[in-house]
Amino acid sequence: MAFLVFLLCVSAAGAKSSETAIDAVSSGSNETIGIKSVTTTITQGEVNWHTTYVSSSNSAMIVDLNWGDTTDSLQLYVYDPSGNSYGPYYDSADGSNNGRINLLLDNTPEVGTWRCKVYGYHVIGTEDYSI
Ligand SMILES: [Ca+2]
Ligand SMILES: [Ca+2]
Repeated sequence: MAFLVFLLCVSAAGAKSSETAIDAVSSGSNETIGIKSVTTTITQGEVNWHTTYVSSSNSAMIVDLNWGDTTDSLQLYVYDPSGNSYGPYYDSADGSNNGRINLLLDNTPEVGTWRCKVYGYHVIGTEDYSI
């Protein structure tokens, strides 16, 4: 399957901001789509699902999971419309331990509904995040 995963190096260390997630999406071409930007919370062992629709005009997709707290660990899986899974990804997947997993899924993503699964791998109390 011609599907590549590129890792974005994130220079801002530990910056927790939903604006950052939005900027990361909008800074690409108009044809780049991201998992819809939402802010929500997660606890230890909890699973949250997020979906987005990729059309034939989308040339790339960004997944930017940002919780900003390096003492907590979230796990990320990405599923394409055919059900193929990618991951698990951890904080270090983008080359920086900063409470954020910022991935660019490139090379013309498959058309259809993509899903992201966020898992509270090691969370003390309640952790908020954006994706
Ligand atoms: Ca990271
Ligand atoms: Ca926390």
